[in-house]
Amino acid sequence: MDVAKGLFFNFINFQCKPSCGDMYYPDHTDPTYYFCRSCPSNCQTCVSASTCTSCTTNYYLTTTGEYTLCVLAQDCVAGSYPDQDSGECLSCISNCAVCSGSTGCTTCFDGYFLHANTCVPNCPVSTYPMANGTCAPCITNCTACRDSLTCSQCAGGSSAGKIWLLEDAAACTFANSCPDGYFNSQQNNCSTCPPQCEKCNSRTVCTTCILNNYLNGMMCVSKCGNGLREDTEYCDDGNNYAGDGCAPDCTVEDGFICDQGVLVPPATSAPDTCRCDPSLVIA
Ligand SMILES: [Ca+2]
Ligand SMILES: [Ca+2]
Repeated sequence: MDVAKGLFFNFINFQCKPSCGDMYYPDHTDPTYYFCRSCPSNCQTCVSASTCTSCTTNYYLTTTGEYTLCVLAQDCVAGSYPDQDSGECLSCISNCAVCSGSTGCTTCFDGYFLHANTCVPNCPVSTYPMANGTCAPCITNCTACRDSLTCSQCAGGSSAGKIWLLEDAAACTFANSCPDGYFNSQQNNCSTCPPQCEKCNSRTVCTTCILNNYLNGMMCVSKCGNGLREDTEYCDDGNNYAGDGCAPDCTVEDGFICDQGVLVPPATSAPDTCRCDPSLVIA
């Protein structure tokens, strides 16, 4: 091959030129010859068979090991995104696997969670890791939780009062003491009182009862259903069943009326114990 020194021979069009132009790179590794060789696929310009320096339309430069090649946008390697301005696949933020730009991370690599546009190894205080790999906020005033409904630790509170963790309501309440229906079980935890308790000292000792209940020993018992017509009760047939004329809330059911102390028509289940006449009140 007789090639004039300083001119590059292009095998494709069989021409000798002072430069190879786009899509070719000059090969002068053999000092005897000057060749133009093809760039890797979709390279606009390159300097070797493994290094593109710009890409054709819709392709982006990406570097893997010793190769810098041109790929489609969707083929930018994990942890990078196609940047229109530079024509390159640029790196996402640290530990981010999928991003739409230098700050728009949407998915982190395994072992990391997305929080406030960063990828962190652990979700920070007052947040919890969701199945989709992002950190979501706990309920208000909660510092440690495993989901959006429950809390395992409330914020410590301030000089204005404590933050209380309510056992079943899964809420951190700002107050000086546990609210009605709860007792201070440990630290700033409020546990639930027994049923119908307004206030209690423990799970087994009520001190006051909610409306329409009374203290029987250490527990609260509903007044409705005790067979005595009291307070706001329209009737009390000694049970908490419906359909027998006196409803579980001690109101007269539809289809019945009170007449001379008995329900009309007669209640079938407990006709003798229904008390719906004020004159029969035994409170
Ligand atoms: Ca009663
Ligand atoms: Ca009844």
